[in-house]
Amino acid sequence: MEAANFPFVGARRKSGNSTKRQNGRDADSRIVVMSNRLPFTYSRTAGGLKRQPSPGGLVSALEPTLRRRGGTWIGWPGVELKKGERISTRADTYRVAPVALSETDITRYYHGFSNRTLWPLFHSLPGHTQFVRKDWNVYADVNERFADVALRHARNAELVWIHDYHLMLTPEFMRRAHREARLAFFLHIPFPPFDIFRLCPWDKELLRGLIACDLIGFHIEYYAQNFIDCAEKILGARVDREAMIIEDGDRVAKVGVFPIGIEFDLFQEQAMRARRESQRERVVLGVDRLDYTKGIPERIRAFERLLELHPRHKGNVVLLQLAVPSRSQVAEYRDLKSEIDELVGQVNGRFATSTWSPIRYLYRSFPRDRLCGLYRDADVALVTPLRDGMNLVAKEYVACQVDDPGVLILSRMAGAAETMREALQVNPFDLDGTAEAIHRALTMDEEERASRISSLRRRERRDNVEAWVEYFLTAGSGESAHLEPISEREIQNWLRGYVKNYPLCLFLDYDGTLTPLVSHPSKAVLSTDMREVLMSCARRVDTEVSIVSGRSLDDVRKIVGEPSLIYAGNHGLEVEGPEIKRFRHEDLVHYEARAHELFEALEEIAGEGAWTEAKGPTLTFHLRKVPEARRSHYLTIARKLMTKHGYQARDAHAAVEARPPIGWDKGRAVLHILRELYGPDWSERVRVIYVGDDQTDEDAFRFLSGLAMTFRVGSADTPTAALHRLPNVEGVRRLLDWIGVRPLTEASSTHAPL
Ligand code: GDG
Repeated sequence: MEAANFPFVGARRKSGNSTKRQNGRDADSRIVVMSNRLPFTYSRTAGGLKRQPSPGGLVSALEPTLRRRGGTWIGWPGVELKKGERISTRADTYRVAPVALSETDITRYYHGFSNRTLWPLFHSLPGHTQFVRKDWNVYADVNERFADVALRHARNAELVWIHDYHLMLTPEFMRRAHREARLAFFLHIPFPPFDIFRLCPWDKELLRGLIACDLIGFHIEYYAQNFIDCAEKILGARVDREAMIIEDGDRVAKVGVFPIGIEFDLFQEQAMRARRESQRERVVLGVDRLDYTKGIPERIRAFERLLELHPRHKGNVVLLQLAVPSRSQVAEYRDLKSEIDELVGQVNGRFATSTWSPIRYLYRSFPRDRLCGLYRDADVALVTPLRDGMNLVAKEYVACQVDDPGVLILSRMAGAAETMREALQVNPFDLDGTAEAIHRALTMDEEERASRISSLRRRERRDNVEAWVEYFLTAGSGESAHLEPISEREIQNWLRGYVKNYPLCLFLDYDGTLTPLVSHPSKAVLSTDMREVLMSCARRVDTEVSIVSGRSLDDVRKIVGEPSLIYAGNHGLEVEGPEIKRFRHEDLVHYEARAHELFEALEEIAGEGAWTEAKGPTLTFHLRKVPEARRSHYLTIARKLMTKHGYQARDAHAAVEARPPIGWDKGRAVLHILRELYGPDWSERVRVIYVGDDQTDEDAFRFLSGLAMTFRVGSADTPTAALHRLPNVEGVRRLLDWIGVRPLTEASSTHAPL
């Protein structure tokens, strides 16, 4: 948490508020904040565009920080700008880069996917959640545009700090365009457990979006562990729960816990200065955005229950509920408003007298100084969300207790409950329990109130928002984390139970799996270590090893050079091995002449390092040596030529493959080998492991789903049907090493190949 660890913090402090050049660079390039909204929102009025501060916890937390430190804030300005209309790109001491969004974008990306899908799902309220593909598509598109603006305005940023659930795909779009970017993300809402998160049809995409970051922050440990859990179970990523690291190929994403704080001193000062209003009754205060996660109806019912259980409070206590209008375009929020209006009417109708009404409900926003006065004067704060990322209201209330100490009642479903232990914690669904807590708060003696509040205040003063920002930025700018190489224990956890008492049939891709990808296929030679572990597997009586490659059969057999293995070449169109009949797909005869013609045609267009590999009935057009900017040009022409000659074009690593469209792939080849070796009931007689790194291996992963243990080698940014991921070729070597030396299968004689 030391400011000195983060060069930017120190530099800003010394140079005051200036945003001019520091150390020869524009200070604005140093930190970039991205969030759905800019810290202020424009609206269109008769007099032109009107600017107001944006509501919500995120702005309360971050705006002061950027104001103090300078930088760039990227977000939506709140209004669709007309042609030629401009908004200021300066705000106070920092720069602003607006992202233009159309009405459709707002409907589908913001009200739709963000607020009708992610918001309820992440608050573990699947009953409120809608999954709409069109919303998802626009969400992805808008996220990409945010990334484009960031890349245009802040390519050299020291750190891009992306906020909240609206922008979960933006990191991946940025990473694709800028490998070296330093990206951090903070989620202000909960991250749900695996069983809830996996309800989302786009679960993998969202996880991949975030894993592109160097640092992913959550309010509390529980959310962080949920995220790690999902990355492992849904993406098959390797994780280290203790070190909180997720592996993504050769890079890693660090996960961290950063409980957000508030501007403690500011709230305290405003509370001291706020005007006093005469108040006859004792006040139980609720302050929320009008949102179904905040538990307002439940709170009103709990207060009603208090009056039933403890009638002595009638006439003496009021529930003052402030509800800031929010997301009123979403039907559910309008329904919630009607529900609350009705409930307030019912309770007031039931208990009110000519001089007293139990509930005072104000549906509007209050200026900050008034709010601080209300916090200060409330005897009890009733903060009872059904689920809440953190909840700043609880913290603000505590900061404003500058006079007679009040009591904080806090839902155990709020992230804030993790640290605010001295609050009276309640289950918001338990109306009787909450009513009793209100009673206890109203009757608590001063000594207890004072000691609870002073501990709470001490912590919130120390862990204020400035400390949060520094803590996060320090972590974000720290050394890149690294994950220990894959360990024997991890491999054992995956495989021990699976292979126990069964013989094993092992399928391995070659390029990118057993050897690293190199500039030319002829250079992809097996290392001595890899050959050793491969052969220690192949020599076992309970293990069969097959190499399944896109190379021609002759080529792969020659480059591996081990006659005891089974080989499948040309993506499985040709198979050969010691215990297996030589197989060559019968339709291949039709492709020999065509392959020759296609070869000639591809050779004619090849230039700038592109070249064609002839593999008998199939071909590969290689682009590894072609400058990246020119690859798509060659890809397009090559694909067209392949289709013209009656082939299917399939993308591979920096290459495109011409495959005969005969419904045969690596998956079918694996089935062929398994049936040849073990008979039609192979799945009862043998365990299967398949390891591959390529798009063409996905055919085998899909075919084997539920039937085998599958591993995809490489980074998490490519979708896969494999169960697990291995970071690189070294990970494969370790896996084979374990398989080679595992205890011999006792039952191997009974389950041996036919
Ligand atoms: C998200 C997460 C997380 C409310 N009424 C008025 C007013 N407010 C201000 C409060 C507070 C903010 O709005 C609400 O913050 P919360 O934390 O309670 O909730 P969300 O807006 O849902 O925020 C949340 C937060 O992000 C930060 O990470 O804690 O869990 O859901 O600051 O003071 N402000 C003024 N007038 C009002 O009438 N001026």
